Amino acid sequence: MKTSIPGPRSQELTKQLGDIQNVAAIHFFCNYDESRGNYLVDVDGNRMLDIYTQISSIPIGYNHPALLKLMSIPNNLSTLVNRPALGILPPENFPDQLTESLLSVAPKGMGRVQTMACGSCSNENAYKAMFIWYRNKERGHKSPSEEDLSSCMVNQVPGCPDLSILSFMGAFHGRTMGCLATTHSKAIHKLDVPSFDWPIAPFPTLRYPLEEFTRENAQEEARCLEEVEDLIVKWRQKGKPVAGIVIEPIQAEGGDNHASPDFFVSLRKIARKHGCAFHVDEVQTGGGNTGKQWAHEHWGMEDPADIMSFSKKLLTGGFFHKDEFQADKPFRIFNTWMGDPTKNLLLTEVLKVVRKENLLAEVTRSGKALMDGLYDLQAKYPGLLSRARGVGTFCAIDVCDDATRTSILVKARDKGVLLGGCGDRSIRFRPALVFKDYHVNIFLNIFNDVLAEHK
Ligand code: PSZ
Repeated sequence: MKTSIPGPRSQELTKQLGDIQNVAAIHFFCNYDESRGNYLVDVDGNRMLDIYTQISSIPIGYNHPALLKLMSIPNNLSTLVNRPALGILPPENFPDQLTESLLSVAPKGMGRVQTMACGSCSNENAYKAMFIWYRNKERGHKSPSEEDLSSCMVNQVPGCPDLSILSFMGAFHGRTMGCLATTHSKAIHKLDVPSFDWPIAPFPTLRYPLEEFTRENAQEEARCLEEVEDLIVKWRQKGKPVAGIVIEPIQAEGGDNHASPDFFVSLRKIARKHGCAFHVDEVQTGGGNTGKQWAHEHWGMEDPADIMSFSKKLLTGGFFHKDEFQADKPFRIFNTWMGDPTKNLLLTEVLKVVRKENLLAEVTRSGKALMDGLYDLQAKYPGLLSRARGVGTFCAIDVCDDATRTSILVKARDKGVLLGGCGDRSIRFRPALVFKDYHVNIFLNIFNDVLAEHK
């Protein structure tokens, strides 16, 4: 480290940008040319071990040579220069590109994929696909009536039906208005924005490590599942039937809240029983951090979901879905870009690197080292740390209070380690897939020093 953070150059740039935008959330400015692998370099020349990776969205580290090489190939220039409106004028190589990239990691039972630009618009369109599916089912797959068509133009029933999506307290599914109605992690995300009267179920609050508290955790999960069924019935009676259930395999923004595979298996059954679509949001959990391509693979289910959305480490957003969630007509799920082929190009290469370097096995290995280290530190500083939890390197630990958490995050950054917070008082770990055992050790040593200062 050369300066404290933010350094003088970062401060200067923040002031300059402040005349143009709100800069209150900016930590510091980065030098992406100089950043490499797990290390992010700032504009003041500070080099930091990045365990937050642009809100969990860098799959194989900064400036990976395979990606730099790919971008320098003349044949790829036209993909970089000409951004198509994919829904109407896709390039010749687009089917091949999707097959090589996204379809090579298609989840079980979901053989179709629609790309989108970001996580929020992926979820937003996945919700629409669920509503369209639900209404087509109700209509017996007949054409919409004249009344359907005229009433929807003025936001009235039956064209704009009173359907709902059930979500969970503590969930984060994005900030656009449909998604925001299912996001319940922080009030500041939602304040002043009109929303829908949709059911919100409790997400299990479990004790960790999960394997030591199986009985009481199962009770808590049963309580939440019962509430889910009650809500589905209540909202049907209210005339706002639940068309779909949306859930993260691990609630990320909401505080890294885990639930057991049994919980998800039962929830999936409840969805099926009540005719609700089941949407798994893997925007943050997808891409390998849990040691599998998709976190839901840990549930071991043959039919894990009807729809599964992704973004972040997949570089492009989008959602996989079953055949019956394909909209029945063109222009129902549509926008200008519908994704970006440059991101598919990069993703193909990322997936090659992940396979060649066996990175999912590496994640499982370094994840175990990280968890072992967190358990040790939690035993050493019981007044400071608790509830260490994680799958792969998708890990978190709780701090005694929010102020101490902030102080730990700032001190760790001043010593060259970038971490993020989530929930009320958790610290989360979101390294790239190239995070190795020795990075874990570097982190644990620095973290230990920071904790010693807080004792
Ligand atoms: O503050 C924010 O807007 C943040 S901080 C982390 C996220 C957003 N995560 C995005 C996210 C997610 O974690 C899940 C599970 N679903 C959807 C989203 C939305 O993705 P984006 O941000 O690409 O729209």
